[in-house]
Amino acid sequence: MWNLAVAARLAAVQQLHRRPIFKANCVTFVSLMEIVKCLHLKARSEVYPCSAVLRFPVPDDKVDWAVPWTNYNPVDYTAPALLKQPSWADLPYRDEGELNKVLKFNQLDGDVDRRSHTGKYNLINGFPRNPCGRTGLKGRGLLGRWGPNHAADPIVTRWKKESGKTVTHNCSGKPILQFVAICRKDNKEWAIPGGMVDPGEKVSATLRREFGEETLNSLDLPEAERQGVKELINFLFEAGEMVYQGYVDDPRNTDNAWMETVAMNYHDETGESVGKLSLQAGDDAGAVKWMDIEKEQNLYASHTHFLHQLVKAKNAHW
Ligand code: RP5
Repeated sequence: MWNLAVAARLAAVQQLHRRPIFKANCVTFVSLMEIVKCLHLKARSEVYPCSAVLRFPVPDDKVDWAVPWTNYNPVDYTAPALLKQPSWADLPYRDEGELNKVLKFNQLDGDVDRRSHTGKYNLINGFPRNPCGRTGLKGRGLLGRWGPNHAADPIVTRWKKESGKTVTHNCSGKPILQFVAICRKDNKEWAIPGGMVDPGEKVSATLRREFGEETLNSLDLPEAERQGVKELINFLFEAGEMVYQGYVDDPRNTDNAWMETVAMNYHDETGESVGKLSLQAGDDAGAVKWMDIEKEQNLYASHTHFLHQLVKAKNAHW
């Protein structure tokens, strides 16, 4: 019964958006339960990150924009840093008329990609509307772009080994997968070392750059060494598999600005190449380590969800 109810709700939501909210990925499929769970929780967390701003509370049954809610009164918040017009953010606009005239939503806008992996998003009074529903906060919050803010997440993995032998888990009997995790400086949460796609940058370049900057500290290396690290990453990242692409349940999301990502897996089957890298935290990362993948981890945003997709495809312990 429960599954039928979930399926009905999902079908309604998908019909609304005319295509799945989350694209099924190349490695495996996304189950109903996972999709429903991904109807953002962290994007509704009470206190907005790096602020004392409280979101207007949105109960589960009111997340969907299709559910009428006349009393919905989201807090309007754009972080003060964005009003100083940093180069990585859209300029502040006086009203929706101006916003709509200047920015080209649902298309490539110069170097800035304003298309969504989830399909065409709606504009309400000129403002892009979060395709996953209400968040209790309008404006851009901490995010630079109105609408989708594109990121890329490199998931670098190896099998856990002890004395040269692959370790299997006591309960599941399955081999344990490890990934390169960073501890984010901004909120001290463990995460995949992802980052924002720069305007005009290819996702493949973002994946390499972010991995180099956050886990190999490439920004602080002398030029000669930096070149070496770059070549190594280029070699390691030649073959990758897509794990996920779509909306991210990020705590910074708002009704008008949200995170999307492409998560790619680079797996070292023997542990002889990437598995031997000497990790060093840099840039936005306060720490870096090889972390066992297991379901108890509560990683940043929906990173646990991406790892679950990968673990299923590799038949690893969860
Ligand atoms: C998440 O935020 C993405 O999955 C990616 O890991 C990250 C990008 O934001 P920054 O790390 O650049 O803040 O939503």
